[in-house]
Amino acid sequence: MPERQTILTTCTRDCPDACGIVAHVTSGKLVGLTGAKEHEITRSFLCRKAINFIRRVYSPERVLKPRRKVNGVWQDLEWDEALTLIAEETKKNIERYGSLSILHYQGAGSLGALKMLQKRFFNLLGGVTEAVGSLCGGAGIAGQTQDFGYRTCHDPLDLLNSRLIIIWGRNPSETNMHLIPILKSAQANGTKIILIDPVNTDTSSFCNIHIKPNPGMDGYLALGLAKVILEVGNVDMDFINNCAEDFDGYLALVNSFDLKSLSALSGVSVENIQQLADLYSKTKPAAIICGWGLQRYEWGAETFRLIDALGAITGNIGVSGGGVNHGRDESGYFNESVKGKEFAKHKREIPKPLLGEAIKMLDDPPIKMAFINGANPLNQSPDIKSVIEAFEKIDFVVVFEQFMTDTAERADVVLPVTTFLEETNIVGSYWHSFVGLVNPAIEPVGEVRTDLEIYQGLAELLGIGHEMAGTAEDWIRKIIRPLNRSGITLEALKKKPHIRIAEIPAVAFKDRVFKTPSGKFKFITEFSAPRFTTDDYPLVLLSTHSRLWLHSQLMPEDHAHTPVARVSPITAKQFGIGDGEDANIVSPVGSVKVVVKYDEGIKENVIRTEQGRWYKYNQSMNHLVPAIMSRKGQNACYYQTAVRLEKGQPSKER
Ligand SMILES: Nc1nc2c(c(=O)[nH]1)N[C@H]1C(S)=C(S)[C@@H](COP(=O)(O)OP(=O)(O)OC[C@H]3O[C@@H](n4cnc5c(=O)[nH]c(N)nc54)[C@H](O)[C@@H]3O)O[C@H]1N2
Ligand SMILES: Nc1nc2c(c(=O)[nH]1)N[C@H]1C(S)=C(S)[C@@H](COP(=O)(O)OP(=O)(O)OC[C@H]3O[C@@H](n4cnc5c(=O)[nH]c(N)nc54)[C@H](O)[C@@H]3O)O[C@H]1N2
Ligand SMILES: [Mo]
Repeated sequence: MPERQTILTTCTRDCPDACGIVAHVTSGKLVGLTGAKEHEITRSFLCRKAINFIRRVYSPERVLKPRRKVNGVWQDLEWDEALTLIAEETKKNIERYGSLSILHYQGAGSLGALKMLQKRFFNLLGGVTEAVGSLCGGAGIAGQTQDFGYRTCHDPLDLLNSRLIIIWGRNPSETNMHLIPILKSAQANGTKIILIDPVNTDTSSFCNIHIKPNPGMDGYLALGLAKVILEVGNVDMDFINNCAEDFDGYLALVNSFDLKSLSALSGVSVENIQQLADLYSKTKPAAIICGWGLQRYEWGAETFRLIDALGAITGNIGVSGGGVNHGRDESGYFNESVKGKEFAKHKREIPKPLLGEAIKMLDDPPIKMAFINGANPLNQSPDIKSVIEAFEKIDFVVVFEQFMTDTAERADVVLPVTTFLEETNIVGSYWHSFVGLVNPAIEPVGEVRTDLEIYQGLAELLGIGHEMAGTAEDWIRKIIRPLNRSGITLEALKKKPHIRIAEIPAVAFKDRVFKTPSGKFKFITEFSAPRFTTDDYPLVLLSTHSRLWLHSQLMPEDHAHTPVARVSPITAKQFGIGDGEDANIVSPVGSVKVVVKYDEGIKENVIRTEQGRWYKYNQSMNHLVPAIMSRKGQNACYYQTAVRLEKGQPSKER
């Protein structure tokens, strides 16, 4: 009889849900992944990308042994050889050029908290050049931090108390699936759900109202809503007078526009603005759920602030069923002192959104060596071409990976790492308030090691081993120490791997005291986001997140077909392109071939494609995205991509 086991664990992949997972193992081999029914929020089902994850674990394409590129050819290495080689290079570069000549780039491959220890290693080296900023939610976080003092959100289940819910620039049916049963149960109780998104998505299929603004112009829509609400006088003067500051400046900003021009800028009719303003200000309590899509623009932080202001004037802040919700910091309640900041004598930072140019500009010292963990910057950075050029100048690149991604292909050494199903870890969520223990379901496949084990091996060779030593469990104990007072210990998690952090309130800012310097909510007072399309590039490219995969975590075999671009028939015809025909999307920085599919539900002059496909197959949309950084929050502005369509040659591979 084969030995059958089930292991309760938690997904560490970069997604709000941080799901409870049951791993089914037969004779040491993973045979299935199902949702853990004991997890109160993620309950008993999983998304497609989680169910399909076994394919990644056992893929024949997976890297299972260290490898080194010699004269352009990959050769296998033993672990000892690989670690010795990297340790020698590290020492050499520190001696010759100083520790700042080393770049560390950490991405969103795994949200497991033990990944923080990589920072400890580089701090122990004396401090290196670190890629900072955000490819993700940095702009929204910066905006909410200005208004509230920090970004936090209501408990997902508090939405059951909302009478109206606005989903703004977010696509939870595809990117945050466990929100859907909550939304549907609120809707079954009479709650209206409104979606604000320029395109049709799985989410739009069940919303009561769908408003389609011009991409990047939602700030003007929010100003239009405020204008109507303030004029009618449906406002919470108590909140404005006692709990907020800069209201006069905000009022002046609102008054500096007329409704007609706000309608023209936002692409939403005056009637729709009036109708939405009426609904939002009269149906109480009302929650807004903002997405990441909404803030991938230069003015993304300010857009969030204008939406926060709507919550503030209507009295929806600090009340159950209300709030302007985006997310929370998934590791904010962990003991981040394990990063060992005190060890670093030097510090230099470069912004991820401008990676290529930033690396090229560095001298004194230039970047000589790079370590990449849990990231695919040669695919996921804006303006990839410039990042590739920059990496070509780096003498020695080490990539910790599972697959030969665009980044791994350009490395000197690739070190094979575990998936979350092969390691012990701990993870929080950037949406709900549970922590989850990550239990290994299987033995590591091949010779893969955890990031921690690899850094511990390197630390030994570099004479800092004692500072990195300890088992995964030892480090978890240190990391969760601040949670011990609410009964969350390793022992408790071993009995029950998913525990709610009791101190996190269900309703954010209930006391209406904020963490801003004044303790008050801060109104935004300036906004002037310009149009970014031009006569030559009149369309906006939205390269959004796919339901089927996470970021760039596709497999080579997923690239068999040319990517699909959804376009309104009216727009496509203007470029002379028929349904199902090939075309090139062209931006000022690149060109990518696509198949155009007519989509009646998409706003005119907008193209929707999916992000993550690989550059080596000429399918990465980041080849088209210019390197622009948000005004606040150092965020990449993926959706601020002005393009045009050009009729393409019929593709041979289809
Ligand atoms: N399956 C899957 N799930 C994921 C991920 C994944 O890659 N795959 N990624 C995870 C991560 S890291 C993140 S950050 C989240 C992202 O989660 P989401 O925010 O849901 O993702 P996006 O696809 O960026 O954008 C959501 C929607 O915003 C819309 N949008 C774009 N621009 C604008 C605008 O200017 N105004 C308005 N109103 N709407 C706009 C897009 O059309 C899109 O439908 O998802 C997480 N979950
Ligand atoms: N055009 C466009 N581009 C985008 C976006 C968009 O909307 N449009 N969204 C952006 C967003 S929101 C995000 S968050 C970024 C994400 O961008 P990245 O942070 O670069 O994320 P991934 O592309 O998932 O690459 C992570 C890599 O880590 C590897 N990995 C997984 N687990 C581990 C581990 O435990 N250790 C190590 N060492 N490696 C591991 C995976 O195999 C994968 O190749 O992409 C951004 N890129
Ligand atoms: Mo993200």
